[in-house]
Amino acid sequence: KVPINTDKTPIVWILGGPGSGKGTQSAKVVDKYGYTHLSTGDLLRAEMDKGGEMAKTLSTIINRGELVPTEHVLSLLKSEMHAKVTAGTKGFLVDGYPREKAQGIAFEKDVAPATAILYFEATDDTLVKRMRYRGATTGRSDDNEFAIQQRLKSHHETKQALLDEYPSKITKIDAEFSVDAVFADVEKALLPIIA
Ligand code: B4P
Repeated sequence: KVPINTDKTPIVWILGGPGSGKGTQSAKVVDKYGYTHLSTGDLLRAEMDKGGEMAKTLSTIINRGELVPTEHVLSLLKSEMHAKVTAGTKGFLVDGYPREKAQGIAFEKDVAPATAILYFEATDDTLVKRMRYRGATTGRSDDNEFAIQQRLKSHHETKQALLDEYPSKITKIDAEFSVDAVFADVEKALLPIIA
């Protein structure tokens, strides 16, 4: 088994409000730079697809727009990092984690410090429009009106403490623009690490 060489392998957290484009931009970084993508949202949806009692519990939490308990999310994340790491792993993009300060502290204690953090910012209006559109076009179950409002509420409650915890590592990215325009800023921010 290849160990996660955290001294040499960068770990980039991709954060921001619900629907701010974390998954969209992570996919582009992975395509272009070959980073290993870990999305806690995707991992949780994969768990939900497996069925059974755990899937039911997760669906209830996620479709209400609440946060899944940290122990569960972090344990999924760590297993996936170990499963995906290879001798040639260039770096990890951790998308959607941490959602709150305590999650960040737990990750840095259990895994390794984050190398850099990108934080996508957009107005609530933009976030709501994107989530509604995705809900209508893909049927994603947590893009329902009730969950959208809850996710925004939880985002606003946790945002500042997260930003305050990592002032020197965070680059804020204006996520109001087109996917390609936002990606240009993402590349600029990652240049010192990726180049
Ligand atoms: P996530 O899967 O992380 O969902 P998200 O925040 O809504 O999405 P994201 O920011 O990736 O948006 P996307 O690129 O798709 O989380 C879902 C749920 O899982 C959470 O609410 C929570 O319950 C649970 N969860 C996840 N992580 C957790 C954790 N760490 N702890 C506890 N619980 C956790 O973009 C959204 C839409 O906008 C797309 O349709 C896209 O096409 C569009 N879009 C993106 N960028 C655009 C742009 N620049 N212009 C126009 N449209 C754009």
